[in-house]
Amino acid sequence: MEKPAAETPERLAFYNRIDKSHMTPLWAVLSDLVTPEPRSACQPVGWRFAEIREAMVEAGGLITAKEAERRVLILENPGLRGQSKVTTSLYAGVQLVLPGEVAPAHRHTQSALRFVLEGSGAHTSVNGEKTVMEYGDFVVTPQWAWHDHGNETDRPMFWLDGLDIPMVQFFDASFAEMLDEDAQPVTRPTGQSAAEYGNGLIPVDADHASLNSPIFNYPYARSLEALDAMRKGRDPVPCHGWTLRYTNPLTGGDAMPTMTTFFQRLAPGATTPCRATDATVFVCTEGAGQSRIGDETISWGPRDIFVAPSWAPVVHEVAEETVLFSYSDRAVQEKLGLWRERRGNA
Ligand code: GTQ
Repeated sequence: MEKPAAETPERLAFYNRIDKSHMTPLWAVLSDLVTPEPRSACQPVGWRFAEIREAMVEAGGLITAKEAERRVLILENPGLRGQSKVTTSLYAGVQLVLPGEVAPAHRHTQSALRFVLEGSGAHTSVNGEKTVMEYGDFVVTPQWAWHDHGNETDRPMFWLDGLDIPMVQFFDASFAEMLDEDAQPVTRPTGQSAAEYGNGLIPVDADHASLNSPIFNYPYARSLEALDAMRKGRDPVPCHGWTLRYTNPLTGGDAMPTMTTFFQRLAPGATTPCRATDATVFVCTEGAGQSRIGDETISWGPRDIFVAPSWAPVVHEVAEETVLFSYSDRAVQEKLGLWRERRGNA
């Protein structure tokens, strides 16, 4: 893990010879493989919703949701262009469903989350249950679950899609199929999952090994109520204010197996620096501020999206009460014993 070994003519000749047999010396690359700290191509970056929205409206005039299957503009990290990645392990896109449109039913081995950015009343159906979406709602689409989106309102609906596409790609484990109808049959009343699993009660025969939360819509209003009560009853944690993690009531773990999702409040002022190995995608829902992430400073307000790479020190600075949603691959890193965090300036 020192510097790469010097390249002598004898060594180079040897490397060239074994190269033909698909072999290569570890000592030439070891310091790039096993690094003392994370070294990421992912860069700190932010997108203003206003700019995304303008482009999405233009996309709305160019292609229908049905033809596109999903009318989405991918948010690509500038350090990872051409790879459909917002961080090394995660995907982000913004999806638009116009009034009267349907994004047809399909399923895939990638897990997806939705976070509603604008609009009210469009729906997603997941595994036979429809949920109506409002600003700030967090919706889970588990892997291999049928899902279709529709908008029966008279306003466009925009949401952030967070998927584990790069992870599934890494494992070469992508499967997908379309349903032979646009909308899947609805077999359960709207709200049944939330009623059965979202009130501190669960059906007695529930499957406690379920990797995905049966609560597939976490409404903004309820999450905000929880966060506000927490704020009244506790001092903020210096590096992250008040932060809640969305949870699967069957396991007490994350709502999804590959992505951890957070809901966070910041009081006016600055957080203390913190870095963690999980690169994180943030969305502001209320308030405004700026984040120092590594060497960059990114300003943001409601609906804006920004990214903190792995191990980059993060300081959030806000002038007013602020609410952030975020997601990262912490769920996976924790299962693998990889997740680390360092609080403070070290
Ligand atoms: O809504 O099912 O942004 O399958 C990318 C892939 C959304 C979706 C995306 C997808 C979806």
